[in-house]
Amino acid sequence: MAVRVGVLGATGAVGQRLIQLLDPHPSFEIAALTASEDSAGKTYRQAAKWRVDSPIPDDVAELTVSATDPDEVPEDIDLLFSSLPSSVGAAVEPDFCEAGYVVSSNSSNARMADDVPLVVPEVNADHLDLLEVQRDERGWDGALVKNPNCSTITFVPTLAALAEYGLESVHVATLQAVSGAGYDGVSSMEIIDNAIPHIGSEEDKLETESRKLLGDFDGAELTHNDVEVSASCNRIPTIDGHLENVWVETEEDLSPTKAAEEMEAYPSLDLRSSPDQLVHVFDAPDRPQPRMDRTIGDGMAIAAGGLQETPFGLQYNCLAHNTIRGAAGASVLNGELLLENGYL
Ligand code: 11C
Repeated sequence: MAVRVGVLGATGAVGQRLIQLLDPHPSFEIAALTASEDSAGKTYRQAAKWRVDSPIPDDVAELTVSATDPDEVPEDIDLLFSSLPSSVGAAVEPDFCEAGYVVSSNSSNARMADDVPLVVPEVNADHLDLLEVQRDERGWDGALVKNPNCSTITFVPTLAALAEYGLESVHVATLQAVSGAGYDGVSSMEIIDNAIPHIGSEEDKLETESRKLLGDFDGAELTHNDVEVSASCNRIPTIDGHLENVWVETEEDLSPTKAAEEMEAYPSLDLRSSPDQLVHVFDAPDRPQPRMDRTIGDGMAIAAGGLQETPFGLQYNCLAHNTIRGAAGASVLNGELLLENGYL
C-alpha cells in the first residue's frame, strides 16, 4: 500500500517539482497540500500558478490546499515533504515533528543543527541514525531530515568520490541558474546580459554543509570533516542547472584520469529515484553544460568534466539540475531512504 504523503509549501517552485516527481510514484501517494493562508481553501488548480514542464496531475489539481499548520493536516499522513521558505520552515517544521509527522525538508533552516541529519543518500546515508539522537533530545514522535542546498549537492558527490585520497582543500566557484531564486527569479530573468556575484548566503552554505555531509557519525555524535572549503557563488542567466568550477588538493597524488575513474565508479543506490549512474564524466572539456546535460538520469545524476592538473590541485567542472537533484528530487530520495530504513 502506498505511503500517504503531504507537501508543505506546495505552490512554490520546489513544491511544484515535488508534485511532478511524486505523482505518480510507486511508494508515495499525495494526500495533503499546504501553502500560505491566502491559498487555503482553494483547490490546488486554483492556488498554484503551475509552471513545471508537465501538466498538473488531475487528482492533485482537485485537492484542497490547507494552511501550513499541523492541525490542518490529516493525522494519517506518514511523511511530509517540506519546501517552505526557510523562515516559515523554522517556525512550523518543529511543530509538525512534535505532532508526530516525519518531515523530509529542502528548506535551509536547521540544516546545521547538531541533531538534524543532513543527508545525500549516496554520500552519508548512515547519518540518518542521528534521528535516534534527535528523538532522545527533542522528545519528538516525528522526525526531521534535511537535504542540502542545491549548489552543495552539485559538488559534494564528486568530492565523496575522491575522499579516500585525503581531501586537503577545496575551492569552488558556482554559476547558478535563476530557478534557484524561485519563480520570481525565473519570470523576471532580470539578469540577462549580467551576472551577480556573492549571492545570498550561498557561500557559507557550501562551506559548512559540505563539511557536515562528509563528516563521520559514531552512533552518538557527528564530527564534521575538517577539509578547508572556500566558495564563491554567482548567479547567471541560465534557467535550470547549476554549473560549478572546483579545485581540490589531496594528500595523495591524484591524476585527472584516476579522478575521472573514481567519479564514474562512485556507487549510486537502488532507491526508486536513484540514477543508474551517479556521476557521468565527459571527455570533452567544454561539457557539462546546463542546457545539454541537466537532465541526465532524469535530472538526478551529476555531470562532471574538464578534469586537469593545475598549480592549485585537480580542477574540474560539475553540474546538477538544481530544482530536481538539488531540491525536490533530493527530498524525495531522502523520503525513499526513510521508507527503506523503517522510519515510515
Ligand atoms: C540558489 N541554491 O540557487 C539557492 C537556492 O538553501 O536551499 C536554494 C536555497 C537553499 O539561489
